[in-house]
Amino acid sequence: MLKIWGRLSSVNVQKVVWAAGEVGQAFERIDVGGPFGGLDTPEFRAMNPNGQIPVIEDGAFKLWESNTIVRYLAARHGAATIAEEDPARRAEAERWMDWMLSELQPALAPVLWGVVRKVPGHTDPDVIAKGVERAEELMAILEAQLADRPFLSGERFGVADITVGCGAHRWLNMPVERIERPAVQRWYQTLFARPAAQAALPLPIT
Ligand SMILES: N[C@@H](CCC(=O)N[C@@H](CS)C(=O)NCC(=O)O)C(=O)O
Repeated sequence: MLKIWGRLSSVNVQKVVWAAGEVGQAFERIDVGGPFGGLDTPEFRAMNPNGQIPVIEDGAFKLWESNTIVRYLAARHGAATIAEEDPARRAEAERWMDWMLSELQPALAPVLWGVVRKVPGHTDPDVIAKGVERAEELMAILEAQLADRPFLSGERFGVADITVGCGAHRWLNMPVERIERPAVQRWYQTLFARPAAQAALPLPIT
């Protein structure tokens, strides 16, 4: 059975758990990272020298890096569900995964740490406000993209929706003031109704 290493409060683990559910793969998830620890053992470092989650084991095959894992699950197990064969359509969807990793996640991290996790040394109101401001800029881009299509991946639900959907789940459930974004809200409600999303996205966020 597929093994997923990582605590479910990690947004990167959430992407993988959601993708595994969408492609119909039963899995065992092992809590490591954060309060669970376990990332510095020689056994874990042998799987991921970065000492980070998520990591998967699919039989003898081991893989780290969340977006790569989502792409792997789509390609290996998702032919009938989330895989996109057409190279141009696949690239259009996958760029949102990179956008999530390089733009949205860095904007949301200081807000989560400061407002939700209240991590000592990360509660500077100016830093939090900058994160909120950047997140709003990015949400405006998302709102425009979703105005005339049901999913970020296009007409069909796919990998872009899973990865960016995990970011939207965080943003829309954080105790901060947000600008109203009807298209993002409609999209998020559709996503969150999916059983695989509900299994991956705990509430309240922590
Ligand atoms: N680029 C990596 C980032 C992985 C990462 O930053 N993981 C965090 C959790 S989101 C981690 O391992 N933190 C240490 C911990 O949980 O103890 C990926 O997308 O998989």
